[in-house]
Amino acid sequence: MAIERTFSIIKPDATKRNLTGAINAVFEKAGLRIVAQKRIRMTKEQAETFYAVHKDRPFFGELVEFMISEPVVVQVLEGENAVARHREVMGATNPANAAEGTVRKLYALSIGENSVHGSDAPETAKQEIAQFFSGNEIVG
Ligand code: DAT
Ligand code: MG
Repeated sequence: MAIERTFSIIKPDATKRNLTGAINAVFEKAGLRIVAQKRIRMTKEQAETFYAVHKDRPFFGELVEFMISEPVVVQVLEGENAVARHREVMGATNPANAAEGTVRKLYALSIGENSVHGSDAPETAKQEIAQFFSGNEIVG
């Protein structure tokens, strides 16, 4: 399996509780390398664009407001099978269904305030990385 990159966000509920390092430790233990990282305050427009695929869902407004409520940490993670590996250590969207030891089982507060985002496919990862990082900000 080739080395792959994925896009990750440490969400407002987690940055607010000072969990950036704890979550990064889970990623690094899983063999994912942080090859780009920055703490930003997402604009409403950025959040709406990022989650456009969910724009018709009833939780869309709430999701956008949550993502701009506190700073987030956007990241590029690199490793073998990184997209799937990252999803595995993030755990299920709803923390009630997340496996032991996953970030969402350990830290998520609810299905909405679920601490982390991870790309769902290599193609999505490319688009999401390009929304937040220029090539020279990624140092593999
Ligand atoms: P994931 O973040 O696991 O890829 P998703 O893409 O289905 O999950 O949804 C994106 C985010 O939207 C998710 O992390 C939290 C929010 N969300 C999803 N389903 C929700 C629901 N039923 N109620 C509230 N928020 C929800
Ligand atoms: Mg998703």
